[in-house]
Amino acid sequence: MKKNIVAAIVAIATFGVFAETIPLRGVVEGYYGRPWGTEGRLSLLKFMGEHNMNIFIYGPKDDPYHHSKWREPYPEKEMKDFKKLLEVAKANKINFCWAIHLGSGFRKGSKEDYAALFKKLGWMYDAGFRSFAVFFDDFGAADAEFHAEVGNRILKEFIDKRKGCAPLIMCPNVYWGFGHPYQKTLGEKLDKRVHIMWTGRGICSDITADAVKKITEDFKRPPFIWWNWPVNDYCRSKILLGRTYGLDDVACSGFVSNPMENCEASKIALYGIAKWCKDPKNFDSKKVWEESFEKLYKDKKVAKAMRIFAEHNSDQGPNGHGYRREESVSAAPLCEKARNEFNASGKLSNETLEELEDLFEEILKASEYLLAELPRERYDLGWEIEGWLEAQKYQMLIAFMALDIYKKYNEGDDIKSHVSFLKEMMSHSETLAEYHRAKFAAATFANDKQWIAKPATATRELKPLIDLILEGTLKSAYKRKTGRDFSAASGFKGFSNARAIPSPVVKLDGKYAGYVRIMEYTEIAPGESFGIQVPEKWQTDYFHAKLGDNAAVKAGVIELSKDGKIWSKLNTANHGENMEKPLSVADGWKFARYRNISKNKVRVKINQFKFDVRSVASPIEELIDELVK
Ligand code: LTM
Repeated sequence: MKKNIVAAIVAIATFGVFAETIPLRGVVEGYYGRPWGTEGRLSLLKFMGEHNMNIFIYGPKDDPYHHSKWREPYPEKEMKDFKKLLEVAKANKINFCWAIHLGSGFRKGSKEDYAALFKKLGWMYDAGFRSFAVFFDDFGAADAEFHAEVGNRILKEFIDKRKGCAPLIMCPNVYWGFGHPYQKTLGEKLDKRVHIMWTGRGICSDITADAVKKITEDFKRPPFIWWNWPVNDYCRSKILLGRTYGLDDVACSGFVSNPMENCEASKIALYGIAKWCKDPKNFDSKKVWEESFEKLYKDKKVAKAMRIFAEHNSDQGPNGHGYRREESVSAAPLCEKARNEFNASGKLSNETLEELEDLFEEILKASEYLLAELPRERYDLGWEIEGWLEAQKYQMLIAFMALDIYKKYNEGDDIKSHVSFLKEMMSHSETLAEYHRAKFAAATFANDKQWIAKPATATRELKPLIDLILEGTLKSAYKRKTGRDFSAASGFKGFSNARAIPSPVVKLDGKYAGYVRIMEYTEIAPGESFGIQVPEKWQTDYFHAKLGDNAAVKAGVIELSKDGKIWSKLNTANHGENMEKPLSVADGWKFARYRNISKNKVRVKINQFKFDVRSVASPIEELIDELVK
């Protein structure tokens, strides 16, 4: 008896026997962007098997046969690949679930559409699938009665009638937050055997116990969590390699992570998620993240370099969801010290300078090592991340140049040749970023190409510090050269008085300055507006909005202003979701806004809201141009 008690205590201490493992745990390939492809999926399925994950939901937004062409059969090659994937999934004890997205084109009450749906599901069943999901996210109307009917009919007329099928999973149209009438109706009407997916309080957010409690009441069942992390389709210049945190220990029927289109790189996050799913109560986020590098990369030097690289590549940067992650944690105190010194006196102490040089050296060496050592064939980790490795390498070279220029300037030396060299280095880094874009563009579908962004690294702590030192020093040098203060262009801004778009983010991307795409429909009330402002030194020569559908176009107008006070209606050419018009640079338009002039709320989906802009670039580039003259 005593022996048993001792054994139980040892077991609890060792394995956490009381901890509850999440029943269904794994991955949803549910992002916008380059689908992983069979190679990527095979690699992930093996990884999932090794790490005790047991469900893979297939639903990449950019697979037309899952989404826009849901009625059509997959080509033979894809069906063959599915069979292979199903075998590997089975061997790894993973439920490989195929999702159909019915948000567009499935008509309420249409016999024909139901027949097409059952036909398509039948093909997938015949191919070997025994697990199915139906998605309504981001497309179509929030009609809970209709979606419950579709779910119930798939369950009763398809799943229940076939042998060996797993319970149906549904991603509803309102898949975040709680208390929405759609969620309550769906909770009531949809058969209790169907899992309902949910992304948290927000679309991209932490999973908190209070929010889960509320949605469980609405759905009348625990949610099946679709965690939108480490997905980077809304912040595609960034790669998210940080630790897994922000998850309360909650009751849910399943938990899947929506990862990045960079499948190998997503494994750092997935390693953490697998551990959390297994034992949420005893999960030690920092420890698991540290350990992930040794487990994922057999070569110790690669593991060490990846650990350094990952630390500076984890934050999404400003984004419409407002979802952010920590970055450069161990370097943050040094960055703060350097910022404080520089802001106070325009100077850095010798100690700070040395510490910064050591930090930059460590990061530079790590990225150079990885660039040299990681295989870079398609589907390798090196292929996926080389754009960020190059960007990180050049960021560090530029950081060294910034410190050199700072030192030379403060010694009273001429910095012109240094600045010329810096300019060349920046241009080389730009070329590499363009190469990355072209490489990813060549590897993806036409639809997706337009969203591919240039890689950005260490944007949370290091980039602002490097820019601060560089800009400050170049401004002082400009003053020394010209006797005048340099007036920099202030940033591009988004503004809004629409409740549903509290903080629109505007980015400059090449010749476009526009909104960071908001993938969900948002409601704009009568009289509400949202817009964009370009800084003084920039010129505008085209305006273009894509607002999801023509109901939004009909309900509103585009207005322009030079000062943000007096507005004039722009007679845009409207077609489908588009509102656009060339502008004359000479008119000097600096503001554009969409205003709902109808009497009703209107649903907009801001696929695009942008000016084409010209002229000078960032203050640093402007300063460089001035100083090399
Ligand atoms: O989250 C869901 C259910 N749908 C989409 C995803 O496809 C997308 O990857 C994420 C992150 O951008 N946001 C969504 O709304």
